Amino acid sequence: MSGKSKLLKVVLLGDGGVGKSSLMNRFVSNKFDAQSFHTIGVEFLNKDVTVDGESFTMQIWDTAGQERFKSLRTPFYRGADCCLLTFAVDDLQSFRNMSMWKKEFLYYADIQDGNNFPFVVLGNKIDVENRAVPCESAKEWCRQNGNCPYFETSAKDSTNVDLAFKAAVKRLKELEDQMDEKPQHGNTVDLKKKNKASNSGCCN
Ligand SMILES: Nc1nc2c(ncn2[C@@H]2O[C@H](COP(=O)(O)OP(=O)(O)O)[C@@H](O)[C@H]2O)c(=O)[nH]1
Ligand SMILES: [Mg+2]
Repeated sequence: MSGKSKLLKVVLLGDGGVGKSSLMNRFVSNKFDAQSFHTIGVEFLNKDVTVDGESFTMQIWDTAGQERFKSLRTPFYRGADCCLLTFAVDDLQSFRNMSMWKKEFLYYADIQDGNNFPFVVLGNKIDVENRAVPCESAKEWCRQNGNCPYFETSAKDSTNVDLAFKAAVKRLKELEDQMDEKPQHGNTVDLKKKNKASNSGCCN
């Protein structure tokens, strides 16, 4: 190995209040602060990880709260390597809005083939009792959206947080490997874009 880790831009998206900043805080600093609702207010935080023996620096972009006003700008999305789409399992509307966030992301990040971009879906706050989104509904959404991996997380008690963030890196590698294995046919294809259909990486 070269000893140099690859930098990956990871974007956290979803409605305000679903726990994006808390998830980032949990993943990067292993902390949870119930008082600091809204946001930490930083643009991004870096975290070094090793996935399948390879080193990566995950640069995790949080919204600093602007998602409440739908005023995220192109630089937030541009150059993203992975996207964590987040909802809260006790907030049905946040689940319904995932398709909107995905669409926004693909548009502003300028990605042609959304089904072959490494999205990972996080159903956060599984520690709460009044759950409003059944696990099966979330899995079904994932099946219909390129078989992206699904994780039920809690930033509060730290359930699956590490696993979900690292799954984004795994998903990226998986899709890249598939691209390498099966070169595109046809002559209208931009090889830089991820075009191939995929069936792997299904929900757990
Ligand atoms: N019970 C519970 N509350 C959470 C969890 N994650 C975040 N919260 C709370 O949900 C609220 C919104 O969290 P925040 O991280 O600011 O959400 P964001 O707007 O998506 O960045 C805060 O009061 C957090 O303490 C979780 O996993 N479980
Ligand atoms: Mg926030």
